[in-house]
Amino acid sequence: MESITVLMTCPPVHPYLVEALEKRFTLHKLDSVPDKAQFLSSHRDSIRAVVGNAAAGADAELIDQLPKLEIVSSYSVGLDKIDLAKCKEKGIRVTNTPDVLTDDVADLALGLMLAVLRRLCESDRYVRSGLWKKGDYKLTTKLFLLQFSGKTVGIIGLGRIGMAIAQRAEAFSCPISYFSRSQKPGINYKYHPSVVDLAANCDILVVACALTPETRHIINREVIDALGPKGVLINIGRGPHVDEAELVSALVEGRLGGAGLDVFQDEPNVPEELFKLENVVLLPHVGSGTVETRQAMADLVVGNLEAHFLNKPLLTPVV
Ligand code: 8YV
Repeated sequence: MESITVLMTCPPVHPYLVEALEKRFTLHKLDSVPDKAQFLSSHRDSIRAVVGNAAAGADAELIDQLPKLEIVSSYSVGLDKIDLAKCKEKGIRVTNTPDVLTDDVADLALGLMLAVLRRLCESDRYVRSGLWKKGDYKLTTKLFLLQFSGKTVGIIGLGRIGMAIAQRAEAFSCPISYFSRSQKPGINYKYHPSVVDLAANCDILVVACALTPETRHIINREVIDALGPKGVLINIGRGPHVDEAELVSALVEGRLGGAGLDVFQDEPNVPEELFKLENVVLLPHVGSGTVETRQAMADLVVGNLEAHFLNKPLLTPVV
């Protein structure tokens, strides 16, 4: 398969994935190419596969420049950086990495809930700074640490990841409610047909749905106000799910109780107004970022490409 040319459009996030691709294919990394337009025009007739991720995939413009493109294998479960309609229209296959990352992303959502309510990051900074040793008991005596067990958790999107979050939160005796396009049959969690309604009736609101034109800014001013000064927002989905300017002003003005964010509108740029807020926990998009899961994701990316070029059924087909 060395004669098959693969273009990686995302930054080379995982050395294991890069090595596995280089072993089997002729790999080009768009990220390290100085003149991308020039590179694409000189390689347009050889590139047969694209590997992308949550940061960069294959948009209509790129697809139109690659007439020999047969498959886009994404190192992510989210498909919002791939023009799926265009792929369908052109007969280009698309695969992603579902299931293998569900546990990690759900674990991280619970971690963010605990970190925000119990102020784990602030407490860690307090110990490291030597304040505890200096006899400054501000943090250990100030009563702002909130209990997590028993809080009502509202989940937007009850797919694989949403369900895994619900199951974990249930173990903390949290009542679960959810919003999705329609009520799920056979599920006992309380269904809210509107996000505002869900936000008004939960303590912790979690974004766990796919990013689509319909779910862009699903967290807007009205939802934030419904969640209110005691509510906490957790986002392990995508930055554009949230109207970030509204979120920042609500947090700065104390109209929202707190937030745990793994994703942002314009990664890696994070609004600096959030840096000074101790009721906010900020992570660099690491929901699936464990050794085990990233390896399983890479195996799926490579396995899908191999299957395609050997004319075998794809492992995780989307298109
Ligand atoms: C990744 C993700 O962080 O699967 C997704 O949709 O957002 C993540 O798992 C990313 O694609 C890895 O680079």
